[in-house]
Amino acid sequence: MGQTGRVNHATIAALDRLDALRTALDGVDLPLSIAGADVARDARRAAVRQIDDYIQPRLSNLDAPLLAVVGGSTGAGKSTLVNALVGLPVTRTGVIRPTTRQPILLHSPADAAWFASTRMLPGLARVTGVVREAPAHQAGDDPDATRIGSVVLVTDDRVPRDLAILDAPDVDSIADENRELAGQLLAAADLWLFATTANRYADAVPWKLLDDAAARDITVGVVLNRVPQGAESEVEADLRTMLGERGLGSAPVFVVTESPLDERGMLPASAVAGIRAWLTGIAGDRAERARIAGRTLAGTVERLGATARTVADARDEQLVVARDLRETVRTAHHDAAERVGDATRDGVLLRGEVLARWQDFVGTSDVFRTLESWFSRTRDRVTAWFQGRPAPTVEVEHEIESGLHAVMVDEAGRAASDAWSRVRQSAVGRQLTGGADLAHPPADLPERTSRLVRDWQQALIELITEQAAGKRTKARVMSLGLNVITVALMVVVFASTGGLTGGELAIAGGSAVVGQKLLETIFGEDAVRRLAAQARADLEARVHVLLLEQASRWDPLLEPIEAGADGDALRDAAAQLERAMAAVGTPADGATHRELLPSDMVEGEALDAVVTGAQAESPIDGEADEVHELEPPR
Ligand SMILES: Nc1nc2c(ncn2[C@@H]2O[C@H](COP(=O)(O)OP(=O)(O)O)[C@@H](O)[C@H]2O)c(=O)[nH]1
Ligand SMILES: [Mg+2]
Repeated sequence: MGQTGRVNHATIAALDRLDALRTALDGVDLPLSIAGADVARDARRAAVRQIDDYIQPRLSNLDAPLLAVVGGSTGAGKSTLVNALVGLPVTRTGVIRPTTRQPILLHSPADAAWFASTRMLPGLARVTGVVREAPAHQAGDDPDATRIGSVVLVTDDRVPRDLAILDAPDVDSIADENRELAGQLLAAADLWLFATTANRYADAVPWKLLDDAAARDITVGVVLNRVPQGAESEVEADLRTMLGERGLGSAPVFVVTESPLDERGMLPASAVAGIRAWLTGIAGDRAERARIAGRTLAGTVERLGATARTVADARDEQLVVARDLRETVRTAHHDAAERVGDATRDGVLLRGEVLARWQDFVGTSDVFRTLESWFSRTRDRVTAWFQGRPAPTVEVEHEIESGLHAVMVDEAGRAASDAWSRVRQSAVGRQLTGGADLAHPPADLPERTSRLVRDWQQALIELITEQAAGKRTKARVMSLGLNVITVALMVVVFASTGGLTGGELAIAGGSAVVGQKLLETIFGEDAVRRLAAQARADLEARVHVLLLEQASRWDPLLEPIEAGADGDALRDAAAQLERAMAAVGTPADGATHRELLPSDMVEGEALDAVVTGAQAESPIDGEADEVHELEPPR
């Protein structure tokens, strides 16, 4: 019992790579509903399932029995065919076809351990079927009950050893879960027996599946059922032409001439003799079995690589779209920051009566004849001003502050609504923003903006203080008051373009000139130029920070999409698997393979060595609901 042979390191390496690819596929984030995402998500899900159902177990057990899956459209005669192949009415057939039915897997007693284990198709629980001669319609027993997620195992020694036959649900079933299950089973097959009829063989649905078979290089036997007597060669020729066009020219075609069913609903054994001979031939030929298993495995892994690359492209698409959306949001906020910049340049903010008064008060152009005398007079006036009427400096300061504040709040609001509406122009943007509330700026925006203005003014005071290190300058600053100087600097900042001052100054009315002169008197022309430039740069930086902070409210939506690996991780994993598989070779290459894991069952071992899934069921103590009752012949 068991087989001898060296541990196949190449296979272990390939299994490792397969696991890595599975992890990579499983972990791919495709949350955005963009074109192709649905297809990629489905392909990913099917690929992961196929790894679990078929590739992994087959690669680990190249000598395990083959699984022939009988697939085809509703009424193609699949069940009738399976019954005829084993000479036993194991599967119900009839006009009233249940739309939901468990697939039935028929295997030789010698293969019981393998199929009862959930090594292959691990997601499907095993229900052990028994053939009952008595009617199965007992009270409360619904023979058509849906038991999706399980497969009925029927052991019969008429089934050839090393080749099990599975009657799959209709590939065109109106029930989604049945169609899905049919696809899952076909994806787990080593070979297909594809059933169609003389009337229906040109239908589109089955051909889509046959294309998949061709792409995977899977061995397919095509059964052309219910062919009217005399029409055999004509229909067969037509079908062969179609198969040839689809790259399935080498598939054997079995023509089953229409014949009456017996009283048990059975086709005569002679009708399926050719199919039976083909299957038995494969089953009895170890090399042929290995060739078929290896070919299907290789084709399937190749297809898996292609799928991985498709999913990788879809992943990259997601990243591109997420980055586009982020850029849209960023641009809306960046533009708003720029607009704040524009609105605080060229004197736009320096309007209104208060500024006019500031200008009147602080001076007119004719006071500049001698700077020193102007300065002393100015200081006197300013001092008087502070002591007398409501302080215009404070008013000016407030005016500028509230103007600046309003501009920023306005623009931040516009940034929020711009970002929102631009993102929501696309379906994917609408999907992304579904439950979010980002159309408006945050409630604390006014407060943050006030803080920004205060902080900026504080920074101006620090700038001025630094600049006023010299004794004389300090004295002048102190005599006028930091407030007056600060306001003058703000006026200059908002009047000038890009920190240009003096002769290059874009003057926003006299107030700027006055502020300018005042500051130049104290600090000198160069210093004022520098001060103004620094003050403006500082303000712009703060405005950008404020707006980008606001843009970061989108992070919780975008970061989860951006965070995952890009498509290259998948492409790498696929390429590594392909390299590892090339080293494995196939049984057809004459390599020696053995079952790798000690827990794998070996022919002849007791059933208790069999691993069954958590949800696997067994017919314990005759519990009726755990036994799939096979309908007796009618
Ligand atoms: N007379 C006749 N009836 C058939 C033949 N094959 C299938 N049927 C009937 O066609 C219907 C559908 O067959 P079934 O095996 O259930 O198809 P499935 O849906 O592919 O499993 C049933 O009523 C069968 O009895 C055949 O070769 N001859
Ligand atoms: Mg059927």
